[in-house]
Amino acid sequence: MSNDIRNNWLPEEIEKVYHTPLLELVYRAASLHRKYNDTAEVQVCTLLSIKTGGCSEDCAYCPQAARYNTGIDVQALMQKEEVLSYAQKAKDAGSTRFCMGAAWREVRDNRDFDRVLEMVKGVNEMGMEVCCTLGMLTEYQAKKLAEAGLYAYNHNLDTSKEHYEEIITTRTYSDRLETLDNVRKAGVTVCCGGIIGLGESHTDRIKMLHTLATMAEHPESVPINALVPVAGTPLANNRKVDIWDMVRMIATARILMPRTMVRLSAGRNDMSIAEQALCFMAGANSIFAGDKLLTTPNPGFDEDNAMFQLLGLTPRKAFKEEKQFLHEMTDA
Ligand code: SAM
Ligand code: DTB
Ligand code: SF4
Repeated sequence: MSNDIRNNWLPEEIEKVYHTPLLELVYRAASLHRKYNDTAEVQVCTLLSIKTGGCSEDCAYCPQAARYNTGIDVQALMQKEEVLSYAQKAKDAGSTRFCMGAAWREVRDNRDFDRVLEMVKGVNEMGMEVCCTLGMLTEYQAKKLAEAGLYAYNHNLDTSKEHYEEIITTRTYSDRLETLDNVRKAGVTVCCGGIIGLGESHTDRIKMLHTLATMAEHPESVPINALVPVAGTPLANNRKVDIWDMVRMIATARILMPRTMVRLSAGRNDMSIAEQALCFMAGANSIFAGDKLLTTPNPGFDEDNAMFQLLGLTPRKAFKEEKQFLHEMTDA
């Protein structure tokens, strides 16, 4: 394996990369991006909140925590047919990955979970990569999801271990890591990233990137979210994330994990096309599309299509990694 793909990054090395003068940093990230990925290609994922609000956790950024008054519409787990019709619409609009999110602390072995398994099966049969984000999972549950056809599981570290306690008290960093382990053991790909704008320091960001980049296998996708401040949450008045911080974070992630899909996630609604173009230049190669993330607004399909046209970007095909792998196997 090439020297660029490493799991032994030292915190001091990451610090040096992160603090590289901005244009030099973007140049380095763009060069590695070009070496390992097709830079014209951006993965288009659609999110759907299949169970909304009423969550028992106290994540300070989250509009879905029951304890904050955010005025969102609480909704029980959706029916399978309704979810599949959303997935079809997303597919028709050009999405190749469909991610279903539930405001749960953890998955329980009950009828709701059985229904989610049916949804996973249905979306997989439609030929899309299926992703779920349902909170904590046991190894058994991860295996059930894998059997149903789950392609990826999203579970974010959100911030550094040290800053985590300032943001969430109802679960621990090691709970998060344990779920990620269970996902790996089940052979499902890992989607794991974080949020900037939570009041963390540069060191916290560097530490989070260190945890991600020193995993035995890099996560296949790393979402970088900018905090979407929501009225009623403790972080409602946090300052808007500086675009240069977003670019720096994406570029550093790209350099540390050259082959990973780095997703320009929450926060695009407040970014201009020029700002998003800088993020793609710095190595972002995935987005969430559709006019809603889970509960907050996001640019619509038409707006993004126009941006893709303007920047000369094309949506990435589904299951590309697997196809490439099969191709290499038959060539060998
Ligand atoms: N309940 C599950 C969990 O916490 O793992 C899954 C859904 S949760 C809403 C998924 C992720 O959305 C969180 O880990 C966080 O990174 C992100 N998120 C939630 N609220 C956000 C906000 N206001 N701004 C940016 N990202 C947010
Ligand atoms: C991720 O990293 N970002 C997405 C997805 N994974 C689940 C969620 C963003 C949520 C933003 C706030 C909201 O819309 O509720
Ligand atoms: Fe619940 Fe997930 Fe929101 Fe935390 S981030 S309050 S666990 S829905």
